[in-house]
Amino acid sequence: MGFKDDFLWGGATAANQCEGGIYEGGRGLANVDVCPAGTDRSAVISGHLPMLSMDSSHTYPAAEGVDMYHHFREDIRLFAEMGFKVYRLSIAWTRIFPQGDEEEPNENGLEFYEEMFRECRRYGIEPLVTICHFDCPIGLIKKLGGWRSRQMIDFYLHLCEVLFTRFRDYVRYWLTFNEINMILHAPFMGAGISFEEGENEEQVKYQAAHHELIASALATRMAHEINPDNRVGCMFAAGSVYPYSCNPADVWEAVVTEQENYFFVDVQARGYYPSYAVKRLQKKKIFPRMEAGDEEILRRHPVDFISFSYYNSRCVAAPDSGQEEAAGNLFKSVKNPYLRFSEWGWPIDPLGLRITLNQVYDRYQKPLFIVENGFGAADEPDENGYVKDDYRIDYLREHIRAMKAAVEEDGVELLGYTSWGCIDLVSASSGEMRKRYGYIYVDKQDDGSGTYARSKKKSFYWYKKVIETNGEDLD
Ligand code: BGP
Repeated sequence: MGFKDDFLWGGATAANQCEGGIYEGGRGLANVDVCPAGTDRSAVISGHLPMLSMDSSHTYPAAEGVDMYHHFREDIRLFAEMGFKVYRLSIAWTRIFPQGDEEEPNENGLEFYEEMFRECRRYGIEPLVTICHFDCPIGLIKKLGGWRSRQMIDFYLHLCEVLFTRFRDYVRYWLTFNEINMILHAPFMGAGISFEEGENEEQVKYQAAHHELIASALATRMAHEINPDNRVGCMFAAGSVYPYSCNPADVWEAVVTEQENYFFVDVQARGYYPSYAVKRLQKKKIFPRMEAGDEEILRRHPVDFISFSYYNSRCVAAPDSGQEEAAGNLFKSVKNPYLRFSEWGWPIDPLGLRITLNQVYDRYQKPLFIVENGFGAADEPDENGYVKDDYRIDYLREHIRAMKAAVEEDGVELLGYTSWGCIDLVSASSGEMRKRYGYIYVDKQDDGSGTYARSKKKSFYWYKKVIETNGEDLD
């Protein structure tokens, strides 16, 4: 019983939130680099405040991240010390193609990731690679307007071809796009899209999403052709949607919100646009333009497994019900009176993870992978620099327990678990360093100060034991 012996325990990061070194090794600039910290961040990431370069009135935390660019050997050694079986990382697109449309890849960038993969393999750690964790080269945003253009597919596939070929001996697990549904909520951060005055934003977003869905299917085909052992997954921001009450109007709102969230995965896992999406997009006259052959591409190349992030469940009520709103991973939600909340207002709902695992597995009957889950908190090191993050341990313990129940008692097929931000990194939604997720503390502060020194938190030792006992000892 319990987790299978080959269950993949580990942690996850994204290049733009931890690497830094954005001017090193010939790297080009990307959308994710120019999302500032502070009050303008949300207007920029939602595509309503155009920002294509850095200016002196903002700060840009991704420029330094936690300097993993120079610390990756130390970091991977620490992951190995915790016993990681897998490390989820992403590729900074602009390290490989600085402008996005070069013929030849940047050798320096390829060598950087090759070194990282070598380090992982040295410790028997399986790399799980997100091809695109929100990055879009500024060069392609200027030329094409990001994913609103269909031409993005070719540039993305060029990147994939280089990665699949060059890293054939190192990588088997690939994710095509991080949180593909985020395009609806943070279109600049997720897909390089800024809006023009008066345009139909929903239409632009769904058209861009169609391009990503085609790109994802073609990347899946290519990955299988280049190495039949490759396993390709989609990735979405999950979290079951609860109705605020048993009033059928609330229940219906939950059904519709859930469908919106599953839409992209329905396409990636089943190979076709679900009927509810066809009807609703047609009714709003925003059904994406398709080219001949698109339907067949989607149908023939579904993903091998389904991965997702889970931070919290959501709760919705019928429109105009007057319920108070809660925060949570860039999604709007009604405040669930049965849950506790993090300092950033995100609900804490471990049972929601079991519910989500069951719902996703019921829906697709494909292997699942939890590739993000964790607790963002403002850690305070004591006088010895030690962080006693019992609150984080509590959150993770309860979520792992729920995941275990889904596997053991409900029979969900789960490949692995990579908790988010296994080492402290910059927050995606707020741009803060203060919101930390790691087992490893990094001395880097929001005012830019800090030595980048790494130290082990209490959760480091706890997670090591969890992995050692294959999830049996959670105390
Ligand atoms: C997801 C992203 C991650 C990550 C995480 C935590 O949406 O895939 O990049 O950052 O959320 O969110 P935050 O950093 O906003 O706390």
